[in-house]
Amino acid sequence: MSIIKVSTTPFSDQKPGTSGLRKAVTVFKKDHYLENFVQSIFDSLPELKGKTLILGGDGRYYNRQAIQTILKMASANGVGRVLVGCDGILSTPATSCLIRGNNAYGGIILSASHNPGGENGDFGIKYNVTNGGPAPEKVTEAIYQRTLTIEEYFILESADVNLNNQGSFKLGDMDVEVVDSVKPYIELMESLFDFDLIKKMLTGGQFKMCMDSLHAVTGPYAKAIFEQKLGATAGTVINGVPLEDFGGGHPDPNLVYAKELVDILFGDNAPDFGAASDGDGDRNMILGKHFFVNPSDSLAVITANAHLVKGYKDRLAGVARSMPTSAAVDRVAEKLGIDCYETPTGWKFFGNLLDANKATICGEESFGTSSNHIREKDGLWAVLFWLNILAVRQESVEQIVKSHWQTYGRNFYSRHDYEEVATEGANELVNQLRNQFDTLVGKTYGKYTVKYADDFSYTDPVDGSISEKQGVRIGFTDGSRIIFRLSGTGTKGATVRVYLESYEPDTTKQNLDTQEALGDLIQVAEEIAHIKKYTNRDKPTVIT
Ligand code: VG1
Ligand code: CO
Repeated sequence: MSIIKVSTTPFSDQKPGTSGLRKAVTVFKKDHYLENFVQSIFDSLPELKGKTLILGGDGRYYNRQAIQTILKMASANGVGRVLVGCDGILSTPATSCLIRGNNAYGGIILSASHNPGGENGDFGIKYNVTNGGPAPEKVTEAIYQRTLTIEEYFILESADVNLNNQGSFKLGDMDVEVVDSVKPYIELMESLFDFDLIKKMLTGGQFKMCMDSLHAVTGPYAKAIFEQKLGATAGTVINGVPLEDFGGGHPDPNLVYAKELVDILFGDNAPDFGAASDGDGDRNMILGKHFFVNPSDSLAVITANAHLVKGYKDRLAGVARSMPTSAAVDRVAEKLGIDCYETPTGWKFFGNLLDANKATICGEESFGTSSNHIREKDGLWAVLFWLNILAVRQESVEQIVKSHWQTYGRNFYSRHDYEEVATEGANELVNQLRNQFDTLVGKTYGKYTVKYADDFSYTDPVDGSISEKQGVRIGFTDGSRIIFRLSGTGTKGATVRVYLESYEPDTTKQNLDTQEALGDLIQVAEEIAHIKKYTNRDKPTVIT
């Protein structure tokens, strides 16, 4: 086996977004495209030689081929050892768990998360650092700069390796271990949650649940945890076989793309609890019988009930949420007397807070929640957290959320996405909002008066790094907010996200329909931003 040096030329479009580099499969399949990016990762890690990396992906189309290439390049670049998930499968949280559990130097995750897969779908790659979390901006920026100047990459000339069974072998000078993708993750979950109590609930004959893995990576994890470990009836996990194209669907756990589950939970004979996760297993949607739990509320309920759960019964160090996430959790933090941090969108911004023990639980409105047990968001963790709370409290999901609102007030919250709109219009939408900043403050729209209008900027309290222009915020004197952001994960055109939030302390008004309760604010958003004009759409693609 010999190492070959291949000459290449840079691609100009390899800048990582909110969560790694995501492109259509057809782009990734261009000659040298994947190799350039992987070599740029390796070139940006000066201490890599002899170290251990974790490697795996969500099983989408091109996962296996990419893993073969990356293994051969890792060997040629002097990596000491790679632990790769059996069949090339690792969920994002399981990768984070393995990086930490094996003191690895870092990990490479192959996923485009919730973006569709298959030959005509998307592929993605992201690098995670030693703490198990997504590379911070200074690392992704270094990788990007390298992609702009790269002239060669290194790869081992060798036959493909067999990833179908666990075992160890050499690839050139590098050790490869094909490891159990599921077991270490389950052990971590068992250390945090009361599996006996949850099992009692799931096998007691009263309580029924349904878990939709959307033909993505959590299938094997969910079956092992819910059906095998916790005794839920066979068939509890639906769409549990990972498919290269996710069965043609969007593996995005929301009310639109997880329609099969939503129909089950809102139908006759609905089970008591439903959950779904995304392509790479880091997101979750929680449903009760005929009841949707908004992810911002889920974060608040988890925080308020953390003392009931084994792994979190001691005082929480603090909580953190992304800026567009509703302030429901802020109210819980206030009551608990702990700090609440507000970060830009993207899990990488929680890493420092978790490492410095400033936050224990973190969450995003985009169906992502997790804690300091790893450094990624964790879909099944959130599902188990809810099951543990339900098993302790013996109340329904709806009762738990409604009593939460009674205690803390309700933050009505919704996100309107305009997907795949023209990039030019989307940029103009944001720019004309920026031009209005000075004139907006003090203006009144019905019952709403603008208190501030600005670009959100974040200074990391641990390392002082500054991230600017992280979303346009328009705040009103009563605490309501409208936020506009352009997605950093899409691959076609632009996606405009509009986040709407208003606070309702009056318990008699908390049961309104969300879109109704936010109706006036939705109109104000249109009035200020002219969304229809700039997106050329008369309604959002997805409302959550
Ligand atoms: C979206 C979400 C963000 C999340 C990111 C990655 O980013 O809004 O909260 O962290 O996806 O999640 P954007 O830039 O499209 O709004 V995942 O599950 O795709 O790794
Ligand atoms: Co994801």
